[in-house]
Amino acid sequence: MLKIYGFSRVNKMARGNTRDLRVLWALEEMGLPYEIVGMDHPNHDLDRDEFRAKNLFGQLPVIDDNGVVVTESGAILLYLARKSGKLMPHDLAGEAQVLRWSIAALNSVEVPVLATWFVGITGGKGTKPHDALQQWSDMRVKQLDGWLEDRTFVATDEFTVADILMTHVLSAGSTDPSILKPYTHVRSYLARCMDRPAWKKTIDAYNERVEAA
Ligand SMILES: N[C@@H](CCC(=O)N[C@@H](CS)C(=O)NCC(=O)O)C(=O)O
Repeated sequence: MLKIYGFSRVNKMARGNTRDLRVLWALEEMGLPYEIVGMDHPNHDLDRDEFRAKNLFGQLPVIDDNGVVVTESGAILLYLARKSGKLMPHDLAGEAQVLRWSIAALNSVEVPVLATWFVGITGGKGTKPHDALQQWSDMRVKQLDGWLEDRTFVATDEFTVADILMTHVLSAGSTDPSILKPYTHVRSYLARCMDRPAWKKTIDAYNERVEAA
């Protein structure tokens, strides 16, 4: 059985936003059977040697699919798409668009929004570096808004793993919602993706299971 290592207890600011949700959402969409290995962050479960042997960075999510260990949420989603044959087109050109937009989500978009959030919560608000990071994030979201003007999903006509990554990057706690406010196409795209039954089931089960520390 495929195991996903996900949080069982995490600090209250991170709860509801953690990247194991990307994998849990994908598994629900794909209908693959899995079992969750609950990890207690404040109890240092991620620092234990047994876990570090799976992920040297000591981070979640991780999957162990009968000995195939994969870390990094993007890599895990692409692996699961390949395994299930779902949330990924079967032609090379379509697959290229999903790879393109998965990497865009995790690199071109997540890097500036995460950096802006991190500098902001560590005392940088009102400083020049924080203003510059905000401008960088705003530029990326504005560009994405233009792309989404006449599209339902980000990579292809169908919902794919790239949409899970883009949606989670832009809706999780590390993106300041004020960055999204002017961008109606991005906001309706996020609402569309988060209205999916698989996401609702995933977040409800997470909220039920994961304790706040
Ligand atoms: N690039 C990694 C980042 C993973 C990551 O940042 N995980 C966080 C939770 S969302 C974590 O495990 N933090 C615990 C820690 O670093 O101690 C991915 O996308 O999977």
